[in-house]
Amino acid sequence: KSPSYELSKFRLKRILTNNTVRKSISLLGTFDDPADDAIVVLEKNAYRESEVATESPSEESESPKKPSYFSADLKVDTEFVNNIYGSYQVVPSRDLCGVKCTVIYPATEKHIEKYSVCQKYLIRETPDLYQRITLPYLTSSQFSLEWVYNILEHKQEKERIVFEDKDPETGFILLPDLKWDGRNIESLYLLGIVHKHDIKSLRDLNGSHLDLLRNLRQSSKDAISKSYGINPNQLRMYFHYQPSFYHLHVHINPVRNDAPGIWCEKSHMLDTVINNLELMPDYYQRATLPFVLYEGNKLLDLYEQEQPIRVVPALGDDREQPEKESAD
Ligand code: M7G
Repeated sequence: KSPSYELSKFRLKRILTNNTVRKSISLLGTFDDPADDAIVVLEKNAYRESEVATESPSEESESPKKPSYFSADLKVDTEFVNNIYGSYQVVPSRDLCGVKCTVIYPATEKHIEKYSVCQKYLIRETPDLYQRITLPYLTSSQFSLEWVYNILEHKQEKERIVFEDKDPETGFILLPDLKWDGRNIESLYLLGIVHKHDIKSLRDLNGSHLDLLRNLRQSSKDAISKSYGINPNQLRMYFHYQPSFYHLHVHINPVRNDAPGIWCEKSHMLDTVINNLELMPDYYQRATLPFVLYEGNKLLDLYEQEQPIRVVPALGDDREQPEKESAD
């Protein structure tokens, strides 16, 4: 059951991140109960191409007006005009001022860590390190998968499902990602969540999952082409390693758009994954996979016990040191 809160009752404790490029800000605060932390993410919406369309004078009085930047209710403050250059601050009509707001409530320490700016380090995870360090850690401490099961069992977000293949072995659900504002096809962001329950991440994939992965690739492309009219060759599909949620899911968005949270150090293209498994069915049980460790994450401390991560030995430290003269 979802806890209730009113957005207007949010009380700010601290700003976790402020991304001026993405025009998004992540905030830590509380609602009614000061004991429960809440994370609120505000993000300015991307422009819809239809909102900058202008009408020709002949169309003006017909059909109801669609929201547009260049309508009569645009408020314009001139900052300066210099020769052929002009700079303005404009406030568009109400319909266009929407802000996407995401709430995580109550938020755990792990959520706060995920949304905070911090130092990040890359680790090369061998199969042995995975078995000894990563796996025991993630089985004891990970985000709840409740929201994933709610989707798979049609308890939440049912009306948002774009496509479903119910086969327990090769089936999946395709639906909009939490990160997508749902308005702009240009910034489309869908998730394909597999029905099969025992695949935690890329690491668990082997040759026996090829049918599932091929179905995920083909059926998603078909469904997206049908529902959104996007050319299947314009979609990127990838897994994250490490993911935040250990139930296999694929991220899907258009190649021409830089999706939020798209990081090369975290992404493994579905095409490459399929090909690796075709060439070597146990590829992901044998591969060394790089992944990012965050400051504040206990896994970083566990890896630090194994090898220096935060402090790298100074250059030349491993060379022979000249013998120091005795002080006395
Ligand atoms: P990930 O690779 O496990 O982690 O992806 P990341 O968040 O570090 O990328 C999980 C994906 O699921 C992300 O893209 C989230 O935006 C998305 N997501 C998370 N939650 C809690 C929900 C949810 O409740 N509904 C939907 N539709 N998507 C979610």
